Amino acid sequence: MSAAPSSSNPKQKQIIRPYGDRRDDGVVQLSFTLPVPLSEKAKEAALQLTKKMGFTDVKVAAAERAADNYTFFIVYARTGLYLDYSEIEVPEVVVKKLGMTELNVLIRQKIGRRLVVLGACTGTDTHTVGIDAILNMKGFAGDYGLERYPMFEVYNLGSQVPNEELIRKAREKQADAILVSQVVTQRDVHKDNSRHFIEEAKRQNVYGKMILLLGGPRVDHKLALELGFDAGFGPGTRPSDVANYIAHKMLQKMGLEGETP
Ligand code: B12
Repeated sequence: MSAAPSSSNPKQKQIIRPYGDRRDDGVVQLSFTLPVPLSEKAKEAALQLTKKMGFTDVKVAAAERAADNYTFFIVYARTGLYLDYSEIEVPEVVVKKLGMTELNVLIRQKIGRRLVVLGACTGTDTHTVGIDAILNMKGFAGDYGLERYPMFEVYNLGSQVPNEELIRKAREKQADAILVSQVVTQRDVHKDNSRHFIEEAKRQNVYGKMILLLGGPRVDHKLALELGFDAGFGPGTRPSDVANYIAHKMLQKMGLEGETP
């Protein structure tokens, strides 16, 4: 951590605005659906609503029937708002990245055994593609999944796994890490289910002992930390990010490596 900036060296402001046609013009593209059939009246409603949101120079670029009595709009509009980017602070998972071979060597040499990982899509959620992308042999976007790593022992329990069962199985297998996937976010069900998972992890006495990871399309590191997980992984996560995070976190827990955020 570097020292706080002195008054002779104030933090440099970095003012940013949306960029549409040219830099700093404040032009944004919005999309939304209104519960009315497609018509000129519907387009005018979309325009007026966008103005009510505080935007100016509003243009309805596209309007399409989404379903019976529903219209989907794409609107261009201008905002006068801006912010100072230098003021933004957000926790990020910083992953020390080693290739698959080097990471396996590191685990073998420093930990001396395979790392046991259990993962599932929990609660009522049936979306397994995300957790499969991380765990399955084939992996995601040309990046091999954890099953392909000789130094990981992987159990993928699939979909709709109750939190109690996932944690119980993790205890049985003496897991080092539990991976929870949450894709459905309607009515914040992913947050409710994640909170329940953490309560259950505490009840079954694995909280703080096993590495707990949360992932999904509406998950980020900040949310995962707030919910009580060690880290959160969102869209575009590669299996190697997760493999590296787990291995380095293990080394850190064993006092063999410095703190990872
Ligand atoms: C495929 C799909 C399905 C398939 C799922 C098949 C399967 N075996 O998974 C089927 C047809 C079964 C399905 C069903 C439903 N679906 Co669906 N589905 C999708 C779809 C099209 C793609 C999802 C996907 O596979 N993404 C690809 C993966 C790779 O991305 P990902 O999940 O984000 O995973 C990445 C990261 O997030 C991360 N990650 C994910 N999990 C984890 C976990 C850990 C630990 C880590 C480290 C990382 C990590 O790593 C992955 C790789 O980078 C999306 C729409 C879309 N285009 O996204 C809708 C979508 C997710 N479904 C939706 C809905 C509503 C449903 C249903 C409720 C529909 C219904 N009314 O029946 C049901 C769900 C029933 C239930 N109980 O869950 C909504 C969810 C809306 C919301 N806000 O919650 C979406 C967004 C569609 C929409 N726009 O309405 N669905």
